[in-house]
Amino acid sequence: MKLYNSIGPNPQVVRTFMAERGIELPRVEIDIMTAVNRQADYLNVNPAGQLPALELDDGSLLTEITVICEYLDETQPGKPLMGETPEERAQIRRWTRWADLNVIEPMTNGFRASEGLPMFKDRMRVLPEAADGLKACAQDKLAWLDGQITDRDYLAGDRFTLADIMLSTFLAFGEQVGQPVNRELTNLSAWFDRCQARPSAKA
Ligand SMILES: N[C@@H](CCC(=O)N[C@@H](CS)C(=O)NCC(=O)O)C(=O)O
Repeated sequence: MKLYNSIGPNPQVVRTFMAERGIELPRVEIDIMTAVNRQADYLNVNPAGQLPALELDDGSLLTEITVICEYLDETQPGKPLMGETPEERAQIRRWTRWADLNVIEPMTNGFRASEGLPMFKDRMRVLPEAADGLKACAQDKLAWLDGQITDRDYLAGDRFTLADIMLSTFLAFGEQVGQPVNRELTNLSAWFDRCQARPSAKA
């Protein structure tokens, strides 16, 4: 297998997941700042033109970070991060999807439509007029989450899982691009610091 990697929160999720699982793979570095990912050589690898991508030994390609992480979890030896029973897996998928739809999508679309506009305006449709609203949507959902995680250390229960990696990695990205964690949300804030203190956060 081979991992196509770059800067940015999506590849960071996969690298953090791999670090937690003790998985090492050969990497090919792609420069997204100069849009190498939008040129023919990389589009021949991944027609969607984004990072990361995982090339399997049979030459087939996996994209989408949740899919890549689940595939690695199922195929690599060691203790799974995606749960050990159907119920555990369902809870982890529940919170992973919640984070993706409710926080990560509006946060990143808000970024692309404002601070990220110079980089993204010629790559995809971006909506500058919606930027503030998208960022506010993400913050609303984080405020709701703060009231939900009063009884547990991690999003899906007492174990650190893909749901935590997903959300904490993107909140760390948000801190760098003008969407910082609201420190008045004390449960969220403690959870975020707990996740970021893990060595895998810097993988
Ligand atoms: N839905 C994709 C999102 C991938 C994505 O947006 N990757 C970013 C890096 S964090 C990227 O390639 N940005 C450069 C670009 O879109 O040109 C996934 O789950 O992997």
